[in-house]
Amino acid sequence: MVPESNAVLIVTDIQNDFLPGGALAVSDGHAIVPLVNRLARGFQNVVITQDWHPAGHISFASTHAGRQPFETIGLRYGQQVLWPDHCIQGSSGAELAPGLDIPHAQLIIRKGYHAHTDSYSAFFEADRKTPTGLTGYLFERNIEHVFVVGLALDFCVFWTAQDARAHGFQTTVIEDACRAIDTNGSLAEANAIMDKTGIQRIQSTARLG
Ligand code: VGL
Ligand code: ZN
Repeated sequence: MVPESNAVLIVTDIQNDFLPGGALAVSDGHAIVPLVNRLARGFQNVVITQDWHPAGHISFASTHAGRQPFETIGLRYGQQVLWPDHCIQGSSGAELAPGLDIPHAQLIIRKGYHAHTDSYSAFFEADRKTPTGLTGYLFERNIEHVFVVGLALDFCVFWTAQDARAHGFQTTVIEDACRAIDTNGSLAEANAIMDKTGIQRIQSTARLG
């Protein structure tokens, strides 16, 4: 894979809490780290994202009396899956995985820091309105092609890819550099929507255009 100079790699939420042993472990999540490191070396432009919640965040099941992780509730901005407490600001679980080795990454986008709104996407919070600033950053840097890898494929990778596509970026998810949570059919749904909306799904071994 040889990415163009107007391409960016978005490395999504490769944090301790999403790795085996973490609070919201994505199975096999650790397995992608060497591949992500290798892919990143081919990109001039790399952005890393970090899920970054205050204690008592609205996405935590523990915030809602009588609710369990992986249940869904209706919030003012739509349906919200409830999660175990994870990626609390400043905690070791929120730290980037120690094996992540991307010293040339230029920007770390933190997201999900508003107590009352979740943010899967690196571009917009879950209300689909509140921006993180990433769109402007990429526009100003003349980026045209967004590649997305990381955790979890069916949540933060998927939502990030959707927003990238919606803003006119050519958008590619490198599937073998992702792992999914796959709760209640979430992976099949994400794949179907990506296929319908023109988000490419490729393997890291693919040759680019
Ligand atoms: C994520 C669930 C909750 C993710 C973040 O990174 O995919 N999933 N917070
Ligand atoms: Zn989260």
